[in-house]
Amino acid sequence: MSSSTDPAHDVDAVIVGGGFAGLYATHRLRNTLGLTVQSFDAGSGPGGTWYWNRYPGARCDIESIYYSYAFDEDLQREWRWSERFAAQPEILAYLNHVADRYDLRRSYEFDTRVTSAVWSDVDKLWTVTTDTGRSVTTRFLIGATGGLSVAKKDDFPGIADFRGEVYHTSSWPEHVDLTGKRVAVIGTGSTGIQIIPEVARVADQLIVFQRTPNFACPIGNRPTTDEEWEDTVANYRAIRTQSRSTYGGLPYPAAQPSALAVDEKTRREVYDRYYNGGGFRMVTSTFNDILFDLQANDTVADYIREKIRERVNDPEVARILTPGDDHPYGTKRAPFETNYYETFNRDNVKLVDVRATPIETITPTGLRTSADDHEFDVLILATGFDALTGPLIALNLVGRDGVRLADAWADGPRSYLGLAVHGFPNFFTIVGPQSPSVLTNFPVSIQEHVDWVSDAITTMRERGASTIEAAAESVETWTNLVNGIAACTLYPLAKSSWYMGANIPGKPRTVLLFLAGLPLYNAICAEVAATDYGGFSIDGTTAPTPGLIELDPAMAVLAGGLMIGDTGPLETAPLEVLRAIMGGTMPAPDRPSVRAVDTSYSSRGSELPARIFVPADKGGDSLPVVVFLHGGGWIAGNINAAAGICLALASELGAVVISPSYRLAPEHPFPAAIHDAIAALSWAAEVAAEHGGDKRRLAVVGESAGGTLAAIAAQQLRDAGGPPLAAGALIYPPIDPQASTASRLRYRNGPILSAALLDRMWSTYLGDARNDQSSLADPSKAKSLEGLPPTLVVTVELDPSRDESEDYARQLAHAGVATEIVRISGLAHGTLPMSALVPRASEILEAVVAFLRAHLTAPQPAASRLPSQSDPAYGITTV
Ligand code: NA7
Repeated sequence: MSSSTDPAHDVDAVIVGGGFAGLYATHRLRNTLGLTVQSFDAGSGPGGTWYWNRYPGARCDIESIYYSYAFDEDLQREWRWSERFAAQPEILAYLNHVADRYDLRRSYEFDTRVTSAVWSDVDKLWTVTTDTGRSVTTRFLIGATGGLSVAKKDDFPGIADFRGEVYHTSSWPEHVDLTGKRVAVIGTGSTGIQIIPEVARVADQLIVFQRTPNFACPIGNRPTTDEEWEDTVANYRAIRTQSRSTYGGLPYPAAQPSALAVDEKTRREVYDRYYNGGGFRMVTSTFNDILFDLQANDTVADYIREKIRERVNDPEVARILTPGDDHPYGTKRAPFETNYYETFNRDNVKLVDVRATPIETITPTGLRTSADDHEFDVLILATGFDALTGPLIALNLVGRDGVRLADAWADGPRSYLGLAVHGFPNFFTIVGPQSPSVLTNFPVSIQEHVDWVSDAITTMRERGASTIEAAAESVETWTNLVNGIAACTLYPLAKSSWYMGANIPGKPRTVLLFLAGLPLYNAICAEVAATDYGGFSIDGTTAPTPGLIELDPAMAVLAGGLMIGDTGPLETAPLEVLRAIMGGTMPAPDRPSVRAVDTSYSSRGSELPARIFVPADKGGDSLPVVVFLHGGGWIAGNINAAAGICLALASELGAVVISPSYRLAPEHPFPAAIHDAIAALSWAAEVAAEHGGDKRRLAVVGESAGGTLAAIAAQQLRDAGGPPLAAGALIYPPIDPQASTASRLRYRNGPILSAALLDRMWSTYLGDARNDQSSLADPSKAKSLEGLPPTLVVTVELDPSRDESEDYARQLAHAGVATEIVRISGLAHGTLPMSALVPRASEILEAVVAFLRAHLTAPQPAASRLPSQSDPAYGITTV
């Protein structure tokens, strides 16, 4: 890649690490891109984590057929996994096979640890040095260091004087024989839980020192059958595609919405299905709210607690092994086991609770707690890792202006996408902190990351660019998003989870992972690449960050959740699926003070359902009347889905709210819906008084497609001479089927509403393209906008239809209509019905209530005033 303007450098890329990430990065950059590559690993061969963690019982908790590379069909067909969950030797053999198959060893220096890397802003190069004294200059530096490659250092007092053997599980030597020995294990995380049953089988005596009990479920390992294997090979492509559509990159079934929405029997059936051998399905395929709602989490936590008590004979031992409220299930890495709890029923195994009686010192012959002395010959430390940030900080990186990564991350990781760090140009982290990383099936997310980096490098080569660097603002935005998402979950409640950096004394306690799932994360990364690497600065020029990164965190959780599953993009989803999604009811707070009456109205010979919401305590006065037209793109949505909004509106505003259904396309194409909306408004004026409403204070409110209908209906009533409207509120209404605004382009991929879905809705509704020009379809095509009632237009920032809505509001204002625009940041189209999940969606309703309150308090004629550019009613208010 050197060119005449390039300062000489030894290689194009240095890759640190020889595990799943480093091997694939070496293959991709060298064999596919044709770069010169130098790779390093401190081990004597390939394998990374699977090279070092050779302790007895080391096994992957993800099925091998999923936990493997997908980049080469031949590779995945030719390597037959012998067990459902492969043990460490088999995974190590697989990675050696990969190294040989793609001739990767010649790019590696093994037994070599990178000890520092220093950036030169003059040459735009990294100089990488190693513990063998080698120094290599490179354009790109790839940190494929693994999340769990730096062991937690425990300074147990007295350990230097211990006369027996000491092993940390993460650097387990070959040929350790524990047969007949007295062994102690400190630590009951995933590693301790795997090694303890194995040691108990061969040791004379085993003492387990447990600080925090864990929620472990049986892994259910067994040999793979030929039939299973053939089935897998035949379906690998579908399996890999499905993997990418799930939260953690695993082709597991989707979860049910809520553990609290089903009865005890159903819940138990779901947990029974996954407890034994379901692996991470226990976390991701049971109920969606177990990681968000403590009460929901309690149901699974109690279930596992009960299983522990069933499996352990001695009630006192069972009590010590049963987790309390130290962490909700799944917020610390969920461990899986084989005979773990039964191990404590053995005569040669003893459990010591070092939370109750803390370790005081290691003695020459064992260990002393505050209560007792314990003797043993071998001490096994299964005490964990300085996860995710530790391995990168250990590289001793010095970036631009001499800034050390250790200092830049002193308060926790600060990256862009978990891929790049401001001040450290041309440095990429594979499955780094602030990406979904260890919450995913690593081979899947590693491939996504390496491919993304490889594409970025290709783009740079095509442009002849020298540097790519995360902009400071992008890092700030990303860090806020990652932290904001975490705050919507239960993860921060775990007291000592390494997901939060909380297992290492002195390490900043902050979330290390992007928690809104792989599909949203991958969509964000793709969007960054598609927007000319938005948020990155290439040779000093920074492209704007894509809108997805500005999502409100709760909105991100919701958008991420909607992307999970095999429905595919909403624009291509079958109509029934769209109707199920948009017609589903969301939980709504109880509003006992509002009474709902089911009724009907007639429109052009059809009798259509409607619901009327009446505040019970109306204080003797007749109330304002609001007709609410639901959203759903004229093809979906219904009055049940709108009930929560109508209840809130009735209660907050103190108004009679009338919610009419209207006929949907394609069964009833344009102009059926608008005819119904007009009929509904006329009917509402007629029946208002029966429900305590004052028809002189009649307003129309519509959400999304309902907003479009509301705008047109207001024009039609004006032209027909009534009934008069006192106000209107249009919530993110699409206006122009043919709009080609900046927001249509910027948010063409959503979130939630994409430009393609919007097009599909318009065309399903309008049918004949000539209808696009009709003022019964597009309210901006009306001959005149004068004389319309005061109108509020609420828009949300991340919406392809945002600009056309605001343009329509400006047109209204020019026509002398008292108009107000409120734009709400960070939210996406369609959020209003989901207020229960996205708290900030309540800002939409607040804006509507405030506006209507101001215009409906007393009977008033339609206002008509022409705002000037400086009039606040004319400008855009962003809240
Ligand atoms: P973990 O999950 O961090 O577990 C470490 C265990 O060691 C955990 O039970 C700790 O108790 C315990 N520990 C750590 N330090 C001490 C001291 N000083 N005294 C007593 N007990 C201690 O690491 P693992 O290796 O099990 O798993 C790491 C990942 O590897 C795993 O999740 C897989 O992804 C593979 P604590 O909970 O902090 O009270």
